[in-house]
Amino acid sequence: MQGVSSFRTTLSRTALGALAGLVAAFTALSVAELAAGLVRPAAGPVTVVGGAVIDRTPAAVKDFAIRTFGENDKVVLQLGILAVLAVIAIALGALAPRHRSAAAAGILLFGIVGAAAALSRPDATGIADALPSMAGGAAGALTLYFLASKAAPSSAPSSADDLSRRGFLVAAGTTAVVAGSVGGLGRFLSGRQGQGAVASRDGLVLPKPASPARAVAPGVQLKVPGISPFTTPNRDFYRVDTALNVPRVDAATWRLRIGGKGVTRPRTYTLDELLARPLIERDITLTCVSNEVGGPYVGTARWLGVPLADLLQEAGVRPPSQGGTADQLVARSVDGMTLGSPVEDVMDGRDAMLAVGMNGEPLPFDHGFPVRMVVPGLYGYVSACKWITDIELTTFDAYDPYWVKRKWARRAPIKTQARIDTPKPFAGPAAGTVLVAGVAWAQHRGITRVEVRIDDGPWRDADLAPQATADTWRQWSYPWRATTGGHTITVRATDGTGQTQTEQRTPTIPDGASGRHSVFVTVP
Ligand SMILES: Nc1nc2c(c(=O)[nH]1)N[C@H]1C(S)=C(S)[C@@H](COP(=O)(O)O)O[C@H]1N2
Ligand SMILES: [Mo]
Repeated sequence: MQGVSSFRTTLSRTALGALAGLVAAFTALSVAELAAGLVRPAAGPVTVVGGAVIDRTPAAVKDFAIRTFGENDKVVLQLGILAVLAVIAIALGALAPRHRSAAAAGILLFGIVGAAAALSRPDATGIADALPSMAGGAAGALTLYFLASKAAPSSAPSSADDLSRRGFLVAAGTTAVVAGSVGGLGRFLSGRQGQGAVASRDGLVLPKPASPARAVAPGVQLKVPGISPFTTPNRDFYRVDTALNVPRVDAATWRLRIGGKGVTRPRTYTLDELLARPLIERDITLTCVSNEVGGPYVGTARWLGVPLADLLQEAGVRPPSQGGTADQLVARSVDGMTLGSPVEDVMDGRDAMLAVGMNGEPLPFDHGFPVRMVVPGLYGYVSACKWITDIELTTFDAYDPYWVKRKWARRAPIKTQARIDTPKPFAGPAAGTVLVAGVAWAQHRGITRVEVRIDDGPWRDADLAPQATADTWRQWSYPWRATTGGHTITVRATDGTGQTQTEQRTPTIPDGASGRHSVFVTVP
């Protein structure tokens, strides 16, 4: 009898300990949240640990995450971190009634891990970044030590046990409530810091372009149900970046610095100074190197911005073909991301720009407010720096930017691709004429031909919509006389240089996927 009851007591103490662990972890995160709200929202422990995980994720795993979770990859990562934290907290908590100091030290250790992660981030600004995790770890350790003392074995008779259990639950509940308000206050403070940025965006009136985009000609947008719109609305535009917290930059305090190799006149610009310059407006299709054949990470917007080549010329920069010493332009964002573009490309006359507007409004925060780079013809990771704050002229030999350090190619012009938007894979269109349609892109070279093949039949020319510009995607359609049965529809495009896209399948790593898109449908 004695043995069974003491076993039960141990069991319930372990459960109480586990609960204490969870409350301690919650307290740690809440206190960290408050500290981050006071010091730096981007230094919150889940954000920095998540960021550090992203920094260390092998290219293949990152690609898998984007493929599997799409734009929810960051939510999945953060939930994963919280789940791991909860499991560890429960384990340490279960240990706590018997090994109080060791368990508390364990929680403290997690604060140290968080602090190390914070300091390892490319945007770490100093020791203050470590503060939220350290404060959280300390608060969590104290909480566990205190609560464990309430759940610790006592020599008192078992009637007193119920009393002490009640005492524990009251203490744990009170702690959780206090922690909740502390965390809420932290959230509130973090949110307030972004309000200046929101107000600066709301108050921004975009100037009229000195060089407006051509009106989108009639016919550029085919009237085929299921085809992508020629202009991608901002809310539907794909988003790919490493930012767990989207930077909210206040336009009033934002600066852009241009300096480095071959820059004879280094300069810092305010947003107003950029907006006072003659602006260009262009339709340009952006593509991510992580886009699979047939994938969704491509979109077209009407960008408004400052021609980048003008700014570089004023700074004294010459392209390598004119004797310039720098062949790589490294753009750096406020969150420490770096992207490197060939100087030759951004100065060869194409519409490389520092964009301030996207489809008629200031850049959305997700897409780089207040200023981002856009370079027609180059994948996003080697050109499209969002939240840009620094441009450094250097060489490809001297410096590898973020993704190049992680095995992606130094140079990455966009590969010619065609995508079938309709019918969808495994659709069951009725026999008769089925309109097969989609988009094809080869930015800065243009699309001159799209062909469709049914099963192993001959390649047939698709009907091309007029080309808006060589920097945009081009729509195509093909009236297919569908017969009963299963069919594979395949598409291929030819670019403005006469090159037809290769049939050779390559993965997205290191410089973009190649191969043809095909969909299988069953005609009933
Ligand atoms: N600061 C910053 N800029 C960035 C990135 C990033 O992670 N951080 N990702 C790049 C990548 S990989 C792509 S494809 C484009 C995507 O731009 P979008 O999110 O506006 O579509 O932004 C580029 N610019
Ligand atoms: Mo990308």
